[in-house]
Amino acid sequence: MSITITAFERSPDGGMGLARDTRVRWALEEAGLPYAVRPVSFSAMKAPAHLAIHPFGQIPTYEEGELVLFESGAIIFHIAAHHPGLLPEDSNARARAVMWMFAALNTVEPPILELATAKFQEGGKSWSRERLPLVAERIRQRLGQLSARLGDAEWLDGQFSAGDLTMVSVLLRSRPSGILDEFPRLAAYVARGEARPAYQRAFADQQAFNTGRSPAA
Ligand code: GTB
Repeated sequence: MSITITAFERSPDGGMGLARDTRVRWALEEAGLPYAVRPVSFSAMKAPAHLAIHPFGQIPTYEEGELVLFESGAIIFHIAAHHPGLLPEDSNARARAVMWMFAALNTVEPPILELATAKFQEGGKSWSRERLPLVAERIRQRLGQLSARLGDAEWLDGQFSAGDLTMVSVLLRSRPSGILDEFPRLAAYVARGEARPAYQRAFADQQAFNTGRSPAA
């Protein structure tokens, strides 16, 4: 069954890999699954055809035969649950890998997103200068806690899993602010994720897609 995902026609990040199709591409590459990408413009995202597959008018989506999914976490979980390599066989280890996916999406990502909102959507407000340090501090608190748990381990719980894939993808969004590099263990953890051949392929493909250059260039 062929797989099609959606992505920004042109990501606002110019191919830095921060839009959420990259994490789905990465999961597909880890699983060794071929896929096609359907570009969606901002206006098409809010039109009925796309809203029929994504009620919130966003990317990414995932189509595989009759199955249509939205939400990057649900898509990664689906891929991980049906193909070897992203979830451990042992049921307790599997539950913990899923726990880390939820932790990434529910506990670590929200303050990181809040900073982007505070900067880019609320930056012009009179109270923005006071709010920004508070939001940045909430990210530091979470990253400090995560760094303490990771310690000197390579991955969050034994072997690399969908939990790490999701967490690394989320942490990447804290790099442009400089906050990720305040936590050397997490910066090294993210670098280990980025060094994986599957991530490299996913990154190169999204970059080519967003810049119009060939992946080899
Ligand atoms: N919870 C959903 C998921 O995980 O799939 C969130 C999906 C989402 O936020 N999608 C964004 C979107 O479609 C793209 S990824 N936005 C358009 C809209 O809502 O109208 C978020 C994103 C956007 C831009 C950058 N960037 O330029 O750096 C990074 C990430």
